[in-house]
Amino acid sequence: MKIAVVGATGMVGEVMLKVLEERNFPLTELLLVASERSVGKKMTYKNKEYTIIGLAEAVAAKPQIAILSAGGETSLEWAPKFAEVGTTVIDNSSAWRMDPTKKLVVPEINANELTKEDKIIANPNCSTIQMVMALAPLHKKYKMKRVVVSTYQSVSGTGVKAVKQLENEIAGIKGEMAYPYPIGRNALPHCDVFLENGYTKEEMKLAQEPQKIFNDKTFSITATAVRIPTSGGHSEAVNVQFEKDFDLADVRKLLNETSGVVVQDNTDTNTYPMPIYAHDKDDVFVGRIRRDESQPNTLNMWIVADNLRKGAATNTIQIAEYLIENHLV
Ligand code: A2P
Ligand code: 11C
Repeated sequence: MKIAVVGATGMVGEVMLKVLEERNFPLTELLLVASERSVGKKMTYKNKEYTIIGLAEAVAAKPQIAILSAGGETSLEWAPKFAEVGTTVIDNSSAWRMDPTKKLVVPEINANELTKEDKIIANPNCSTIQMVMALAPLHKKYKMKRVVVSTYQSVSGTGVKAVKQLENEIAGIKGEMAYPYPIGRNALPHCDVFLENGYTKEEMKLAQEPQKIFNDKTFSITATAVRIPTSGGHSEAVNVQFEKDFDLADVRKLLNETSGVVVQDNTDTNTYPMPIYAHDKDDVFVGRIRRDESQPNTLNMWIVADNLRKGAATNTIQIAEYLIENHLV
């Protein structure tokens, strides 16, 4: 397999390389791609040195799979160029997610929709992925009606500049600001840009992407997304109302049996998911599982995952693995 990693020098790109190496991904040739600023620089993968190349050179090399994590604009311009030469693109930006001609994939849920004809495949937003991973087994059995989610998102979701802002604030250094306000000792109800309806783009991703992933418009979701001063790992308080009543023990059992989900839920021992546990792990952690006593058939839970892993790099690489295992590339 000849694979291109576009955005290899970025925060997600670096985790991509780590995950590819850990999973011993079956590649025979690796192309590391970034902007013109980085062309010619060296990076290492499995102790071997690689020279960063530009996008035109990467397309000309016709890799079987190109993993894109270089922002929406780069994706809009270059994903079709890769597709034209026969490369299957797995794109981590928001550029193609809601395009009705493109699939939006969380492998554990809907990879079976993929065919050889899918040349641009979208990776969902990080906060969506961890939420649907926990909702999927419950939706299958109890049928979701409405979800209310509040997120507590780390600065790594914004990128290097935001991580630096938090570090500078902690060190008492004045530097460039990624956010309009300080993030240390603060919480910003503002992830991604504001839209005309008063929601942020991040909140609308949480509201819309799950319907597409589940291929089901019978439930609705409303979201409030908040940036907090954690360096990595997104947390979510999720309230979900089902059509059918559920048994709490069965909810725990279903989540326990779900591949990629780990239940951490014991109030006697103060056991619950936290970003520091989720760091560098591929699983989605679920805890604080309890009945919402204010209305029937409703559940509360707390979901945490490493946003750069299952939320981005790991999910993308799982899609690539699925394509290879099922001879779709
Ligand atoms: P570069 O390091 O050369 O700027 P992050 O999201 O962490 O900021 O990373 C973005 C990634 O996308 C980086 O690898 C960056 O490369 C890459 N990138 C940004 N713009 C382009 C572009 N126009 N063409 C190719 N790669 C790009
Ligand atoms: C955040 N979810 O934490 C974002 C990062 O649509 O792929 C990823 C943005 C996206 O702010």
